[in-house]
Amino acid sequence: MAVYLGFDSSTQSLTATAIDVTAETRRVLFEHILQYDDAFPAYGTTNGVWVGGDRRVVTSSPIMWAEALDAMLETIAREHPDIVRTVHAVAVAAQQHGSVYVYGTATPTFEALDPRRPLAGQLEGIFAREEAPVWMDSSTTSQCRALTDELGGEEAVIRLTGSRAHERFTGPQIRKFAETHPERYQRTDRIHLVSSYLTTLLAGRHAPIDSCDGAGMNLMDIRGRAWAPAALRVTAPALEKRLPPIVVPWTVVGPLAPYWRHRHGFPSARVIVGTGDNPSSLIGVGIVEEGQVAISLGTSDTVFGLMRDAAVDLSGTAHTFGSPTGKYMSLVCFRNGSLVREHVRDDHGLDWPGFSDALRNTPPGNDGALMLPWLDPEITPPVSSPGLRRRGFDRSDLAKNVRAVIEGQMMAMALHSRWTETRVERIHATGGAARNAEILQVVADVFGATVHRIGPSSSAALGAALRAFHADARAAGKPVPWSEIVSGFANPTDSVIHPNPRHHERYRELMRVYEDFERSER
Ligand code: ADP
Ligand code: XUL
Repeated sequence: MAVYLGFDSSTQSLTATAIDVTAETRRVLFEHILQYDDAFPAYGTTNGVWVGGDRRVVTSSPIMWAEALDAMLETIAREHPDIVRTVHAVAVAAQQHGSVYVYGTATPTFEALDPRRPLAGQLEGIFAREEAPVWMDSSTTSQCRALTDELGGEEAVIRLTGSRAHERFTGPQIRKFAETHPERYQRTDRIHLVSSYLTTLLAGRHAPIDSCDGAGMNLMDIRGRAWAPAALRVTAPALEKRLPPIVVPWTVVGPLAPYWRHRHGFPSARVIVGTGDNPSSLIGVGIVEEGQVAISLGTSDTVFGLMRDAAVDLSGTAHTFGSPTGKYMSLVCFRNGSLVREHVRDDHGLDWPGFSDALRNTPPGNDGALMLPWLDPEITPPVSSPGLRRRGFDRSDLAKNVRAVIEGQMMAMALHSRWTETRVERIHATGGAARNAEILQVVADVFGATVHRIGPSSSAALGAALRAFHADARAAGKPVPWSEIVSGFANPTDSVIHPNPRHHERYRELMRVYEDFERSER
């Protein structure tokens, strides 16, 4: 057996996926999920986060993420003792952009974790910020403006870093911290992404940042894949010495720290550099070549695909990140994903089957009823005054609300991912809501493309396990091509959803109306 373990520390949960790879076998051995709110109620998170009074400040707990990792490895060791002994390598995927700030005392703490005591308690006192800002935070508009001016305007920022300055990106968040808490910033020794922080815990030493997740910071030169000195200079004083180095995505950080070996019985497996959940999902859904697109319907909704070159979207909508294969990926992110779907579901006292019934029993196009699904401040398009906007119906009409939220989301996805000018014929769908065939039918009809459902595994955690396999083989001097890495794992299940041409035509007309509605309400 050659077992690889991947983790996905997402907004609401931690998932672990184990795969077995031999010449004959390729299979997922198990998947475990821990929901933060349920498993760790003491932290008082809702959907994995703390939301501030004006809904713009959104944070979470780095100690809770560590406690979840400890609990996960304990569960895996208890339930699969034989498998655990054969783990060759591990890798982390995590929600992107979020940042963890630690003092200098963190370094000896990470290096000497005591296997007789739980992890979380040993981390008390090392954080310069107890609350880590996460990707849902939208409180740094003034920092984004200032950074953009100082770097020579929006186009200059996009060309340099691959994205315009975004509120949730790490650079603007760091600048805000340095401005509002200069003394704590001065004492901050290292700033990690969520992915490099969790990898640090696994390796027992400061881990680097990979060039995929590093691209989500407004601090990295997207073509050079190195820190951009101009961006660091305008963000915060002496920032470079506080950031881990940037490395290629197949870098081996070191062996699993003695803590995991002695506390839970893991072997001395290789720890691979971590990455963002979206880059990891790109691998998890099997996209290792250009021309295919994936949609992830999770807490955030994202549309992403692989690109050979570092093309950038000068309109400022899409991001250019690195891809784990060493190329690039484009990504458009929507803040109002699963949580607004749940809001509409709960507002009408439905469960998911009831929600699906409502979709099935309403006509595509919803008789012209439209909803802009901006329950919270939106990323794409940028909307800072939240609130659902309805046209042609009101809150009391259950069925129309259900269809309107899904059609609004999917039309927004199609509209804002047009910049790559790729004709989308086939979409890989992943994320929690990809379980829902009625939602995927709307995706197929709006895009006019077949939708291939990926499952049942979490694509981000599976992608992490596959990255571990790839980097381990390379480190052992027996590199395996990416097409072979994903083969047999990341193939879409047999569930393919076909678009209805008549419905697609209806959506093409409606999208023009939706675009005007969106423009008038921003
Ligand atoms: P994360 O962004 O935290 O990784 P997931 O991709 O795991 O999120 O998705 C979790 C979400 O999936 C839940 O918040 C829930 O709204 C959604 N979900 C689960 N089952 C269904 C379903 N049958 N239909 C629609 N949405 C669903
Ligand atoms: C991507 C983004 C989100 C998070 C969610 O830019 O902000 O998709 O990665 O986990």
